[in-house]
Amino acid sequence: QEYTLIKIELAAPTATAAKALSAFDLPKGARVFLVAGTLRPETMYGQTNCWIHPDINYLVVPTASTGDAAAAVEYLVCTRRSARNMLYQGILADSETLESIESPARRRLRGADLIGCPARAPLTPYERVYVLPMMTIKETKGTGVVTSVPSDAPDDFDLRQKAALRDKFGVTMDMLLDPLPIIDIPELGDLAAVTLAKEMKIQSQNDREKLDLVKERVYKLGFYDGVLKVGEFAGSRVQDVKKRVQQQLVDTRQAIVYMEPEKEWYLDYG
Ligand code: ZZB
Repeated sequence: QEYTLIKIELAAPTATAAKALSAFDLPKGARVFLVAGTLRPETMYGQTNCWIHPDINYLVVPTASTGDAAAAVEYLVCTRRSARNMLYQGILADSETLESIESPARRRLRGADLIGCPARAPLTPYERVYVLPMMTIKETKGTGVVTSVPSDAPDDFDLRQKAALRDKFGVTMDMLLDPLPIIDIPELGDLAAVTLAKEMKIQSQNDREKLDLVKERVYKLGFYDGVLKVGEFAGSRVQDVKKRVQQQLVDTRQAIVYMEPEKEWYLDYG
């Protein structure tokens, strides 16, 4: 499985995040990116926030230096499992990454510590997107960081509706940005996931079966019938430009191609 890792740069850590990050002894001025694994790079025009799991322990690991002066070492926030995979794929610096993978718990960053941080994501018109909690993130998939595109992915319900949940995590309404219409699907319009979720009366991230149905339809129809409405490829069909959007993000160093190994592999090696 090939994922595109979208680099979402931490803009200004909250006091909690800054304190947690200080355990990693990053060099002054180090740039820190949350890397979100996606199968849909063409939807990055519609990003509204970045999801992390509050209870996952993330690592902060340095990218491999390429010898290219323009490409300074950067730091990536991701799960330990994905750091190990990235290490094998030459994305990360060897010795330092190995050290973080092996190091004690004090060098882990709890997802909860990052909630509320403003960040900069590529292609979206929102200058700031916020790091928000999502309980359905799996530690065993991608990087454990997910980017949110509510127009085309049905998974942002609970925070909007439940004040108690917002309070629990210190999330405020101004961190919840509106979905952006970015892909037109003839059968469904340009906010396909929102429309279908309403049609199916989905109330919560726990409506798993309904959510999976919506996801499947949006994936299929988006790919075969979707036409981009915004950006450089506006007017083009998703299936014709998906790869080009990915390539452009990679060429401009705003994304990284990452391969996910087979399930059995990571279960064995943790
Ligand atoms: C942005 C995006 C925009 C996504 C969209 C989907 C859609 P899948 O589909 O199950 O194979 N994802 C990535 N990592 C995780 C994780 N650790 N836990 C939970 N969810 C994760 O998985 C791929 C998608 O699941 C990824 O693509 C990511 O969300 C999320 F418009 O990134 B996606 C209809 C879906 N549309």
